Amino acid sequence: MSEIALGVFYYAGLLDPAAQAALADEIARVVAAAPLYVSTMKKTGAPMSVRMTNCGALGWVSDKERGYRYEARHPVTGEPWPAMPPRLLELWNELTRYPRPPEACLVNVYDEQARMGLHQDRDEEDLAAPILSLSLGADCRFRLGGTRRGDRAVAFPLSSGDALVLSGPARLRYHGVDRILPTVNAPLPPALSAFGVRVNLTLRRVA
Ligand SMILES: O=C(O)CCC(=O)C(=O)O
Ligand SMILES: [Mn+2]
Repeated sequence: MSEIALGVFYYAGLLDPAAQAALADEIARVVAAAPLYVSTMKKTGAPMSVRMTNCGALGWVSDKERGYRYEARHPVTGEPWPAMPPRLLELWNELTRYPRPPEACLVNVYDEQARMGLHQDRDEEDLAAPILSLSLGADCRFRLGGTRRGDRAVAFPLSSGDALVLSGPARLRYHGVDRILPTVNAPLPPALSAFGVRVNLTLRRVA
């Protein structure tokens, strides 16, 4: 682990290939129960290039009408989200040491063209809780800015098995995914490879 900036903890290769495959199996079960959907931006209504789903008590959803928010049910099927796999709760406890469990795990699925614009995660009431991000599959170029949009940003690759925690003074730092890189340290395990090339799991405490 290295604290690459105040409150930004980077765990390169935290999950070995067997752990990545086991997690991919769990996430494939989540996707089977809660199909991937396309969210739209709140201002423009433009579709996001990333497809998503969630597990846990709450899920992050967005549409033009009602904007970014958390909901207890899938926006298309109307079903409650699948439970968060215990392994994710363990990782949350190990890596964040936060006394309360995460309520939402957003599953972002990228194809080669997908990206995510620079943004803050601020749809949660509990901004004291860290954010935990886990990556599987293709490498991406991750961008990390400051707490104001115009602040200088750094960019670095995230690879399969990497974890990143944004906590404390870094909780509201802008971040995004510039692009999927042609380098692949480990392809998505077969359980998920039909859906895209990279999967990111973002665990958050909401309330
Ligand atoms: O895919 C990533 O690495 C970042 C995802 C993210 O920032 C988000 O879902 O809010
Ligand atoms: Mn984010």
